[in-house]
Amino acid sequence: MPHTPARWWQHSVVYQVYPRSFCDSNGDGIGDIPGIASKLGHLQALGVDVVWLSPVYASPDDDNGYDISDYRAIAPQFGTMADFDALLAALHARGMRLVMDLVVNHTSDEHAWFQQARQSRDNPFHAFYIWAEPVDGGPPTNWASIFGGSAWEWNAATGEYFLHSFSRRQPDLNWEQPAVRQEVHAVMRFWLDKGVDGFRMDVINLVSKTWGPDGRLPNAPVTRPGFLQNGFSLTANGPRLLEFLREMRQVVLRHHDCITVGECPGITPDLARAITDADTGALDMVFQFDHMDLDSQPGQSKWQLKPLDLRDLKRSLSTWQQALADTGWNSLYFGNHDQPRVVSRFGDDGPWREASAKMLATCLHGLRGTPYVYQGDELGMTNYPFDHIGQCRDIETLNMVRDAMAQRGGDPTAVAADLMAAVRAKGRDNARTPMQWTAGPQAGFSSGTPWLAVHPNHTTINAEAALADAGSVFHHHRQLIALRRSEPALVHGRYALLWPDHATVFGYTRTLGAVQLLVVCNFSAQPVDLPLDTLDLAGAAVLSANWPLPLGLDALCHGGALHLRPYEALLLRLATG
Ligand code: TEU
Ligand code: CA
Repeated sequence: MPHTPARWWQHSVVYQVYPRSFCDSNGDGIGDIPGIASKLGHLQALGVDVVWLSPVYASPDDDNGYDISDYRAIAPQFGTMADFDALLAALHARGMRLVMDLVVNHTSDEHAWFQQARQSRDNPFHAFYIWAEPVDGGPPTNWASIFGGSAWEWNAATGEYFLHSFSRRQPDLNWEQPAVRQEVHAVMRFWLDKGVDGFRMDVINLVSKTWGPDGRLPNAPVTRPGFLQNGFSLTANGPRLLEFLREMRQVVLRHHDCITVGECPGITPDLARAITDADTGALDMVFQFDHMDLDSQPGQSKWQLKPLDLRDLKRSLSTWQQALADTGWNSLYFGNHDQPRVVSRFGDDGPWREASAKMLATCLHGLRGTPYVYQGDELGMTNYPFDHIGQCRDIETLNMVRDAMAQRGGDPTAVAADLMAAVRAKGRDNARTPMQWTAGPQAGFSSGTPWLAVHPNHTTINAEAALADAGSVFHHHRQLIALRRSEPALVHGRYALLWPDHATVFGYTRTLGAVQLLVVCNFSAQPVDLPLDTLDLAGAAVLSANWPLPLGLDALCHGGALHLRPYEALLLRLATG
């Protein structure tokens, strides 16, 4: 039982909008704020409580808005501040809340602070960024940028390198400087004073770096000799992280009724618990990444593919469910703008697309935490069939392919088949293709030419068709979202994993007092007979199902086993007493 009264975000569902790809109102091929405002009926029909907007701030778009040049301005291609204010008011009028993306580990290199900082070592803004002298005529450490190459870039005007954990156009801010933190607090206040309801904080666990005793950033431990090292070991989870976040809570957040979620690659359950501790922590929840790494070769980049072993997924999610059971709170997600489409990744985007998309939604929404729905996942949108690199726009993908081809030598435009296979499986553009509204031209996304191609399957997978079909992936999501309001056990119930070693079934219970929910998901196209052991399904109520049950649950139970059809998912309330 919860010790403290539930906070509103504990029984909310968040919907992520990627503005570039949601809805284009003026035919320039880029989604925009008036486009979002025109689609609030869709969000309300789905029943979500909160909308998280990926960045809409002024940006040169080196990383689609995650490189911000002015934290208090709206990018012209997305609209005006008046458009933003109107969107916020319209959301509030419909009883929904708005969460902004806060990208403050780094700025754009076009931000006025960096423009100043790079001019001279005496400039007052110089200390806003992280600088270091060359070592042996080269970069100061062996750190790799997440987007390829060294994490250090030369700045001729000052004769130093600056640190960029992401692209060279995204210099990292130096949070050791109190003035940097004060500026960030002021930006947060600016948006909270406008009435926004919280922040999704981009790579917020990277803001405290692990400095050496000499006051310099040290080399990362060498795990792959001869290669640059993934900087996360020394850029993430640094010694002052909790202090910086608590300061933010103390100075800004505690004065507002808001929701905060920190994006935290490489975070541990212990640190996440400390950060989300309602009494002594700082944020409401974090996005952890463990379950996003399970289909890559261990210790390798995300592009080194490995089939998912469901037992790994169960182990990983269960670890997090248990770690934050008594203190802290989980966020629940299978997809976002950085990940491939979940139905293509963990389900089947062929013959079992609808069943598996619904199964994955059941599996996620049944867990304890706040669920996040990424735009298009409520339609079961799929990965894009990229067959040449010219179809891609994402800097991470383009850099990876460029670097890999350079290493192999030969014609850099003739991208090797294995690289394209990795792009098809993992490229971020998979999630960024335009939202599929209708079967019509450009899926109803734009009257012009979209910045990234529309998926050809929009003729069958689109919102118009999904809303009209009571058995669609959309309506399955809608029912799951509604259940969160009517079933307290879904919000607060204690989690327990069942059948941990089963290779294709993910099953668990959620228990609150005398109420016990059972979630059973078949992650395979093969039917399966699941031994029920001591579980008794007699008299259970079916709260959610993705296959028809004309003869009721009993028809699925034979000889002490539950018969599950391909990708079948059930959410049951067991009879008590
Ligand atoms: O992502 C942080 C992050 O860790 C990702 O770079 C992730 O490792 C990668 O996308 C997996 O392919 C955030 C944003 O969500 C992402 O869109 C930005 O590119 C990045 O920060 C830099 O701001
Ligand atoms: Ca537009």
